[in-house]
Amino acid sequence: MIPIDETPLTRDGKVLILAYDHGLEHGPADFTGLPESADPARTFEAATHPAVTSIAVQKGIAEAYYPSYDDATDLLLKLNGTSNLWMGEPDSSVNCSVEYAHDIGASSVGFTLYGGSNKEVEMTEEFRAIQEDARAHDMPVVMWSYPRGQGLKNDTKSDVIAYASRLALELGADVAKVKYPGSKAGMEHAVQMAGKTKVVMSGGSKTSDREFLESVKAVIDAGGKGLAVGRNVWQRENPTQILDALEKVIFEETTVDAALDA
Ligand code: FBP
Repeated sequence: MIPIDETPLTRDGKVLILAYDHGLEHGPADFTGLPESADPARTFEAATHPAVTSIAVQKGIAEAYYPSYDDATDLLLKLNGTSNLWMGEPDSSVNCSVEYAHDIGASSVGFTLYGGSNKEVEMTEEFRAIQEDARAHDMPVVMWSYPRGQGLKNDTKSDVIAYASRLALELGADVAKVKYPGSKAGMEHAVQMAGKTKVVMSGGSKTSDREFLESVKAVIDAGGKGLAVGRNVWQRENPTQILDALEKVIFEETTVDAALDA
């Protein structure tokens, strides 16, 4: 098994995944504020920024666009995903195998687990197969660890996020992508529960530069290893500008003021 810090998913032990699977997960609604953001090539261009360690997309986008960017970006193939049209208990269909992801050039894979959903058992069994296949191909595994479902009233509560990061460690993920629990203390708890699994924050819906960067800074100060972000980058008119600031906060560990002043 190649140590994760020797794979392209990380830079200096940190992670900045640019997620672009929203066309499946949320649908065209996410692109209406900035119609050019519907073009996957625009986000692949953004992913050539040196701050971005990997771009996370579904199989169809990878097949159609990654060949034009394979020398300038690193591919994380998101193996499962469901549309917003689905109205059942949180679940996610497996849309790509590890072998196929490997064959089309991915260096790592991603999988959503909805702990607490009525589908948790089936999803965890799917994860087992994927995690073992990924190990066989020396590909790091990122878990989108999102507890949700009938029984969960508040899926960003600190205890819930700490459980999410622990699930990732217990089940063998290299990186746990979790929602921001609202405070540095909450993130510290999640980091502590994750052990050797790296914890990264899930970007969330678009906010102001300062609010967004303050939450990223809190994650880094809490021992988190970075970010997996979508809308807060590609819904902006200038993705490069926010990526420059993220590079400072995550990799250079500057203050938010210093990142915004640069
Ligand atoms: P954002 O930074 O835009 O929140 O993207 C992260 C992500 O996990 C995407 O990979 C995914 O499409 C989306 O959020 C799912 O969000 P949710 O299930 O909370 O609607």
